[in-house]
Amino acid sequence: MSDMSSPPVTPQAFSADILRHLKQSLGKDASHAALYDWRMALSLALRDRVVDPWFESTRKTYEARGKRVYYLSMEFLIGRLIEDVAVNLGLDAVAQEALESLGQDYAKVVADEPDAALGNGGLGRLAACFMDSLSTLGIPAYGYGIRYEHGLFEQHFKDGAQMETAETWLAQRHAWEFERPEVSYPIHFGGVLREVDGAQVWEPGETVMASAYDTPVVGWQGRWANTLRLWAAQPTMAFDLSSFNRGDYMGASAPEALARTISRVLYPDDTTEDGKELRLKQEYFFTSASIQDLLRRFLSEGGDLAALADHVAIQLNDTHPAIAGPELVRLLIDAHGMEVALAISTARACLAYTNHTLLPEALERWPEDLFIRVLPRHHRIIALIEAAHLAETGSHVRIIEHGEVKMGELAFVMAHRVNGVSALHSDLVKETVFADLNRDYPGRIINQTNGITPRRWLYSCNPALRDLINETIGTAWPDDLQQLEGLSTHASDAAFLERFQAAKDTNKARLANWLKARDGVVLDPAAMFDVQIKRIHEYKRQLMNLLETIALWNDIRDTPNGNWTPRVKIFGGKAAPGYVVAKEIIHLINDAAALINADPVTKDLLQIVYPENYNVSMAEILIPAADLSEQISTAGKEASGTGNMKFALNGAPTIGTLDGANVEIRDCVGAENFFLFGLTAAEVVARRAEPSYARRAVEASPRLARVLKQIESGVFSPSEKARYAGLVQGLVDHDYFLVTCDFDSYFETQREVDTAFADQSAWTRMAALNTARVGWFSSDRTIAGYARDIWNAPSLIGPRRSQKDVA
Ligand code: F58
Repeated sequence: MSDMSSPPVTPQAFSADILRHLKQSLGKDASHAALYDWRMALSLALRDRVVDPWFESTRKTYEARGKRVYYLSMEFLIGRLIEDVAVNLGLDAVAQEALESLGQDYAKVVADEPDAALGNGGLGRLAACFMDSLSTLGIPAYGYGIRYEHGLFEQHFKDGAQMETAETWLAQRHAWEFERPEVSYPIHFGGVLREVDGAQVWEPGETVMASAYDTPVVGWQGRWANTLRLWAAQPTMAFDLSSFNRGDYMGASAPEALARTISRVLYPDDTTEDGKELRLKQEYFFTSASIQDLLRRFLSEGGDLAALADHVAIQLNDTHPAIAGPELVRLLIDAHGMEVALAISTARACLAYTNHTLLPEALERWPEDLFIRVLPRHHRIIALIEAAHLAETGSHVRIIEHGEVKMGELAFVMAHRVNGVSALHSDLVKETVFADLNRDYPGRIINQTNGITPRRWLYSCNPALRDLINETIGTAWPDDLQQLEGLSTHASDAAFLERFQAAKDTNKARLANWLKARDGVVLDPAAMFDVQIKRIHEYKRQLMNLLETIALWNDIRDTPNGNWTPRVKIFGGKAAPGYVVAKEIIHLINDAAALINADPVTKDLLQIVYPENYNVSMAEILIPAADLSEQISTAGKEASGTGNMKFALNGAPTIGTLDGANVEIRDCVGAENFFLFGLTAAEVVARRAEPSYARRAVEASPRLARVLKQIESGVFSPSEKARYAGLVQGLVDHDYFLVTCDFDSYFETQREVDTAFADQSAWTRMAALNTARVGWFSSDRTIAGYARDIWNAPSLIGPRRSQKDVA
């Protein structure tokens, strides 16, 4: 690692490490090694160098006897790790040189690593950025989650429609993890409660084991490393020999099959929970294992449980681990004999809850009968928690109501802090979903605006811009991102802007080459790259983007010799397999692309591109190449967004609504460097109350009416003319997300974007100011906020090296 305490690593020494792993860990000779072997050898050589900082961090944590943070999340959307680790250790150049001296193509080896896609979208990626920042800040922390055998499904397009296949990242060995067969806990389900001497005793019906796999997460400059501990489900008994001996060969492996389903696959639904029993079991499985693990650690250090909250901070990433409250209370009461009121107050002092959505349908609720069947003891504990809450506050908000267990209310009541993820979102959390609980517990709800790790989202994904920044303001910015402000003064320097533009051009060419090689698609690098990448959802309004694209196509065809700004509209993202409307939108984008891209009149001016299987690694290519960032959700619906931050950081101005963190991004970059359009959150609510608002909006917009008519009549689906009739009818009849109402404002603002882009130097200046002014959105700032306002957890490393250097 490049930290001053350890000796520098030479490329020669590092290639010897790689060759040693090739031989000793992979059993291969260099002349017979496959791409996989080289990739594993490189990964293992890097992993070796994480181990010392990891041990050192653990030692310091034990010595300090201070607080550990436990981040419980169903999802960690990690992506690839080779570059991430190499960059954090300061070994990126060394690793490349070492591998190339062995005759290997570094980029090819890096690209061979499958994405660890253990998440759906923003929530999971946020967890991964937070792990990076916790290590960079030197805060002792564990991430706890599930080691899914299959991550997020792979997306394929068949005649433009989304198809899903299973993802198989563990088909090859995962280089970064350490299996911990000695660390495992029993997880119980079902069964009955029996009363013994006045106490409730849970006699479970079914038990699986949670077995630990640890991945070290190293921070910037290798100064600290935390642990991501993922749980895999295993049977208590691998094999039923008595069944086998009876000749029942299927039955013999039943216990194994049953247990393994729990950690088999990530749920791909990104909004509604439909009460699947397996999902509840997954949630309890990883939460219980994590709580048992942290209690074991605490007790092994001789801790007194009444002081648990001085040593343990548990962050719930959404309601998915909300069962942590009752589980901790259960263990304190049933296993450690603590009195009920103290158990509840102790648990609450440890717990905090982050809310990521206002969509009421996305707040988890479990049918009470299912809940009782799976977790009978927890049902009783929740009743105790509810009774204490009602008595304490005089509240009328119940946790169990109308035959449902409400996980949002449970998480809220059991947390000492509840946070939203952007300023607007946190205000709306107070005013809407948790208005009553906010009155019952004033001051409990706070804001922590999301952030992104600049190591992955600028330093490694954008080497061209990184090098320019290093030359311009020095190299201390990756862990002190507000230093980017130093670029502002250069934004009026023509030579700097030329280089800034050259970096963008490099990234656009990189994207064009990648797409050509992968999909055979040819892009015009002089065109504006207009990018919308995120899960496909009606509230995110990819449909509005497409309607605008079609309207532009019409306008160009009407006036082919007009002064048009060439554009490539790039879409990326998956739809939940059961989300019918989202899948129709994907199909329509692909159908429109087929027709529009083939139009000889517009082909040099407008192109639609939708690469299949969008994931973290694709984002790392698309974002640095973007000229324009699409953040166009219905105001009040996107809790924060984090893609918006990544684009701005990489010099792509935003076209967007006043939603989520867009509001704060605009405040930072300046209104003149942000293309704002659309209704505000308050106006959205008011408009919905107006009768026939969608129909009236369509009637008032000939441009929109024309586009809708084209889609409805089958212009883009000639083989099945009625394919999109329902989609269009839905817009005119309901349009809950106000696509029709914001359309004109969006279209007009896009034309302002055209004009602005045509003035290349003014545009580049705007892009550079975006980069310069979004340093605040580093996840280091976010994590420092959590550490200060929620966890009361100090850093165990001194001031950053960059600051020491200055001193
Ligand atoms: C996202 N939520 C928000 N949920 O939509 C986004 O605005 C925010 O920036 C991000 O969280 C981080 O705070 C999100 O990604 C999910 O993917 C869940 C997956 C599991 C089911 C429920 C939704």
